[in-house]
Amino acid sequence: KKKMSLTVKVLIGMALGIIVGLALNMLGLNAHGSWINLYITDGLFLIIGKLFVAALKMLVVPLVIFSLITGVVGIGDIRELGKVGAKSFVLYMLTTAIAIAVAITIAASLGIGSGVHMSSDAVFTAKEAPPLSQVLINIVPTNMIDAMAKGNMLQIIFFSILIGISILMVGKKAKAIVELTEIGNEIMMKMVTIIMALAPYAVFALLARAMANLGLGLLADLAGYVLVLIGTLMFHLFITLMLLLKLLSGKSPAMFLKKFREVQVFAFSTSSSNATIPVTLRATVERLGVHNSIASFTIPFGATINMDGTAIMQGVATVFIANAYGVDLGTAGYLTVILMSVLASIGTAGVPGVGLIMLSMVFTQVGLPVEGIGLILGVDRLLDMIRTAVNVSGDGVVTTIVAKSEKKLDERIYDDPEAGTVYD
Ligand code: DAS
Repeated sequence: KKKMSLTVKVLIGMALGIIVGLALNMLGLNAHGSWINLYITDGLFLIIGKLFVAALKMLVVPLVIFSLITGVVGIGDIRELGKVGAKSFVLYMLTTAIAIAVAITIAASLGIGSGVHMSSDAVFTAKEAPPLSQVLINIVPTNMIDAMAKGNMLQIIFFSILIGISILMVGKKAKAIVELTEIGNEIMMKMVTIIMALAPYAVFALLARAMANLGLGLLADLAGYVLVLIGTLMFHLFITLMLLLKLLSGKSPAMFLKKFREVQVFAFSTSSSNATIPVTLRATVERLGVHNSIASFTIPFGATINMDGTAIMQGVATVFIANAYGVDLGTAGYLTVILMSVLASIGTAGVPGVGLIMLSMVFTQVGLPVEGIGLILGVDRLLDMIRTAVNVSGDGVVTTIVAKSEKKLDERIYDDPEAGTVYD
C-alpha cells in the first residue's frame, strides 16, 4: 500500500486547520476567556505551534552555516561564487521591483482607498528601520557568536563564505574540516526530516489558532484593499514568476508549483521566510534538483533580501492610504516608493510583520502619515501569511534560474514528480 506523502498530509493539516479555526470563530466558541480559548486555541494549539516554529528556527543557523561552507567548498572557485552572488542579487532586486511596480499600477488604476474614512482606532507606532548605510556596515559582524545568537542572516552568510574560501586556500590540509562540515550538513538535514514529520499537526495547530483568533469578518471592512492585494499577489506568483521561470530557465512552472507547495504552506503557517529556510533548502535541493553549492547561498540570502510579496503589500498599501488621505504622490513619488521598498527589503529579515516596519520607512520617505498604517493594521496578520508564501516562492524561482544558468540543476530530479517525497 502506498503511504500518503508528507506534502498531502501537510495540505490536509492546513485545510482542516483553516476549517476548524474559522468554525470556532464564526460560532463564537473562541470568545476571550471561554474554555476553548483558554485550553485549546491559546493553550494546546499555541503550545504545539510555538514548539514547532521554535524547532524550525533552532535549525536555521547551524543548517545555513554547515550547508554554506559545504557549498562554497563545493563550488571550489571564487570567481564562480562571485557570479552566483551577482546573478542572484540582480534577479532578487529585479523581481522585487517588478512586483511593486505592478502592484502600484494595478492599485492606482483601480483607485482603491478613495472613499475610505481615515478614522481608525488601531494606533500604529513606527519602529525604526535601519538606514542603508547601517545595513551595509552590518554585513560584517564584529563578533560571530553574537551574529549566530541573533540569527543575523547577512552576517552569517558573510562569515560562512569567508570560512569556505579560507578552507579552499588552505587546501589539502583542511580535508578533515571539509568532511566535518559535510557530515554536519547531513546531520542538520536529518534533523529537518525529523521535525518535518510533525509538520502536518503543527500546521493544523498554527492555522486553527490564527483563524480562530482572527476570523474573516474583519477582512470585509477593507475588502477593496484585501482583494486587490491578494489578486496582485496571485498575479505575481502564477504569472510573473512563472513566466520568468519559463523564459529564463526553460523549466516547467507546473512542476515547480507542485514541488514548492509544501514550502508555501510552511511560509503561510509561520509567516516567516527565515523560519522556513530549512524547508525551502530541502525542497530546492532534494525536490527541484538544485545543487547545494547554489541553494545553500541563494536560499538564506533570498529569505533576507528578497520579498516580492512584501513589496506588493507596500505598493498596494501606499496607493490605498495615499488615496484615503487624498494625497497625490505623482510619478516621482511612486518611483521613490519603488526604490525605497527595494532598498528596505535588503536590510530587513524575513520575520513576521516586518513588512509594516518597512512600510513606515517608505511612508516617512514620501511624506505620507505613518499613523495611516493603523488603517490596515487589523488585517495585516492574515495578509502577512499570504505574502510570505509569495516571498519564498520568489526565492525558489530565482534559485532555479541561477542553478540552471550555472549548470547546477539536476534536471532528472526536477522533472521527476516523485523526487524527494520520501522523508523517512
Ligand atoms: N513575513 C515576512 C517574511 O518573512 C515579511 C513581511 O512581513 O512581509 O517574509
